[in-house]
Amino acid sequence: MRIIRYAKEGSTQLAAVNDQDQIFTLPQSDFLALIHEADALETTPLALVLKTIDSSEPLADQIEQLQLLVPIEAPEVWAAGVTYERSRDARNYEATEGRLDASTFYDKVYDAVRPEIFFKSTAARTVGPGGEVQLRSDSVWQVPEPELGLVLNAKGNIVGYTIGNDMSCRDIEGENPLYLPQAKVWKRSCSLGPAIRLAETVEDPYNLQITSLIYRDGEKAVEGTASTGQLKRKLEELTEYLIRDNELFEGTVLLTGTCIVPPNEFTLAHGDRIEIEISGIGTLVNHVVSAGR
Ligand code: DO4
Ligand code: MG
Repeated sequence: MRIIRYAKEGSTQLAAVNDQDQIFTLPQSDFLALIHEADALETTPLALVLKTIDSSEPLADQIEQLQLLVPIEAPEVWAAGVTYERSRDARNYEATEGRLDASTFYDKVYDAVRPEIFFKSTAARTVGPGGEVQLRSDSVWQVPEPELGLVLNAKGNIVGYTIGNDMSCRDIEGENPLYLPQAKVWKRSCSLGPAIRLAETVEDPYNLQITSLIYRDGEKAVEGTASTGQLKRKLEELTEYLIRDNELFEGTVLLTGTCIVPPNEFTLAHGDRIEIEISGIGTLVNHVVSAGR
């Protein structure tokens, strides 16, 4: 069962989407209200949704006909890094100008007990499905990072799964790892959506297929696939470090790192279309615009 938000007559509507892609409107104002209500009733979010939609009719609209919004206005988005071998190798390439024999911080963090976790975004910097992600004007090597996103409650428990795009500047980070915040955080450098899959409906989060496509002038320019089975770390390992001595705001999203990196010669350009699909969650589509648009 997935939860979406869409624009309706100048307002927002919460809805549930079942595995047959039928859409049922929900009375709660947003995803967190659904979680709170389930907690108050000492039931699960899935049981509450099933009870709510039991006697209701699905919408006549298909999901493509709705103007989807970011499924949760996450107060903070954090991200884990170098959680897949592919990401470690890509960082090594950009940090060592291709001298892959050099041992780097990335090798160390890949094997370290403590994972890399960094602050990625706020609600105001994050766009939703169909939205425009923006390029930095001072970078010539920019890529999307397709990632599984964990939707967390204030205790750090995973209440849902979504898709995130951790837009990144490979040249800025490669120049100096201390530039990481600038390589990762700027206006519209993060996207989330199109849905949140309720955690209790995901049988095995380590068996999700991720596919990323980038289209330029209507033609497929880059394609990549991966599985969350390739993750080096357990999801709870990441959430445990995030909450340690921290104050977590409910609805925080933790991106779990990328396993798909475009070929080294590729950089995003204005007009590109990015599609990230994760099995059971949906496809997050975003359009790329130059800085200042
Ligand atoms: O080490 C820098 C960031 C890594 C990252 O964002 C990722 O692996 O997804
Ligand atoms: Mg990333």
